Amino acid sequence: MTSSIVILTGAGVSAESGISTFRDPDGIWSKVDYREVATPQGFAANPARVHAFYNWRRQNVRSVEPNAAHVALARMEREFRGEFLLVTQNVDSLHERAGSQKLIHMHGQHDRALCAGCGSRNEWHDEMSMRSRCPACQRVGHMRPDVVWFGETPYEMDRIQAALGQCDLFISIGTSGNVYPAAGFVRIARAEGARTVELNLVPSEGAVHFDEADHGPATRVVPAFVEKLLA
Ligand code: BJW
Repeated sequence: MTSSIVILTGAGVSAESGISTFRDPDGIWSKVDYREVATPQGFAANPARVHAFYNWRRQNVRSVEPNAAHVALARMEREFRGEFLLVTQNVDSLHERAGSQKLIHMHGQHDRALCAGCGSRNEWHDEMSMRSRCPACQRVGHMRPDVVWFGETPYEMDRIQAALGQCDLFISIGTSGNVYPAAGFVRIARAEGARTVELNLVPSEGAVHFDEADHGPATRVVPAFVEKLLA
């Protein structure tokens, strides 16, 4: 019997809500060089360019809605009688808008800002620029999106590692398995004895590490898996 579940989601879970993935043929990294917009070096070289990119992304997610996959995962959290943790690499807020609460945004959030001056993290829904003022320290010129760029440490790794170490079911949904440390979670969970399941449009980079897979759009395969698990 399953007593503890860890779920990892990636851009594929939000794709059918209208948010672009990163590495699919028409994905974000096919249009924008990640070194320019998703590294601390890119930000240092051209902060205006990076702010413009995230202002555009923040604007884009305003009109999107959670889809059947987000809703099914929120239902799983509500109805599953055991330990549950949803770890998302996504910076959108569709999981919480669908009702998920036991949730970690390991790569940060679009609608939050980080002050590089004082380290405070705050909600942020407006445009951001180098003229933005930190609501905590009141200084200007230090605000950046609260997202985790390449070379930076993802959030809440200790909590994630602990949950991976004691789960007996690990489910990876809509992620290509290209980006570490998230791409390594399946191996950690499996080494600790968890059953591992992949729900993705196509087999991911780490497909060999999963005991089971269902390949198809998240809005079909995720509700079907949740229905079976809760039955
Ligand atoms: C569907 C679908 C549908 C489509 N239904 N599915 C060399 C070797 C190993 C590692 C490294 C290395 N050199 C550097 C590293 C480390 C580096 C890394 O992994 N680089 C690799 C590229 C090699 N990682 C880091 O730097 C990370 N930090 C780190 O490692 O710190 C050290 C540390 C580790 C452990 C503990 C403590 C410290 C930080 C990574 C930060 C990633 N940031 C981004 C940008 C966020 C902000 C923003 O949004 O702009 O996060 S990059 C981008 O990729 C974003 C995503 O969260 C992340 C993952 O992408 P995801 O979600 O998998 O999307 P896609 O597009 O790749 O895949 C979508 C999938 O969905 C596909 O499979 C589709 O088929 C599928 N799909 N439609 C179901 N309808």
